[in-house]
Amino acid sequence: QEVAPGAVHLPGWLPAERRRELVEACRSWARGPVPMRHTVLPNGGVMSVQTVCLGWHWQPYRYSRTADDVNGAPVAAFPEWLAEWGRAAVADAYGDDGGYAPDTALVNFYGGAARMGMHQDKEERSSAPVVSLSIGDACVFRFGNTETRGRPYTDVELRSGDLFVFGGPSRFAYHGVPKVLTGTGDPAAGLDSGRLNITLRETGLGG
Ligand code: MD3
Ligand code: FE
Repeated sequence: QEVAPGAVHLPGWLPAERRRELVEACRSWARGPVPMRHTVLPNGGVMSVQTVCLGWHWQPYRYSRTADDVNGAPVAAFPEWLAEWGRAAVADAYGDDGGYAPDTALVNFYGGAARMGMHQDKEERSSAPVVSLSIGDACVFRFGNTETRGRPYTDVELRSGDLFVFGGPSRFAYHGVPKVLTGTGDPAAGLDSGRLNITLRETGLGG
């Protein structure tokens, strides 16, 4: 389950009832105050993944409190219950929650054709771990190295209910999602098709 130093995969960590709750919460966040949308990159490219944020709004490549690149609305609050899930996740992965205090979540929805290219997450001013929860269709998750977007990397299948915690030396590794495995969904979680990924982070921005 430790894929690389600080990168811990706990398959099936999230019970079915919690998956259902999280899918319902994501449906609500997707409606507003900032609607879930395909992020437009500064070069004009449009991400195939759809995203909605809590606590802080991620726009390429900074965090803000309002969704300046969508409808200008203040983002939904980051709920305390989700911070508690995050602490439980870090404690189960590392044996101690380390005082984990996430203040933002990025909710990503992948239709069958969506992908995410290899990238690093560097907008946070914190080296606290990233907690990732997957629900719905499985995917191929590509976990690389801290130097280049290319090899060496390891491909791992992420399935509904899986937890992945990325901390320590893995926090700034390149990673991406080259493929969604359609037809592997989780109707019991209320998601018949597509994949949801929720990542919890500490922005280190305060206020
Ligand atoms: C490793 N999301 O939102 S989750 C992202 O499945 C992102 O939606 C992917 O990459 C997804 O930025 C991958 C796993 C993940 C998330 C953040 C990481 C792995 C990470 C940050 C550092 C290292
Ligand atoms: Fe990422």
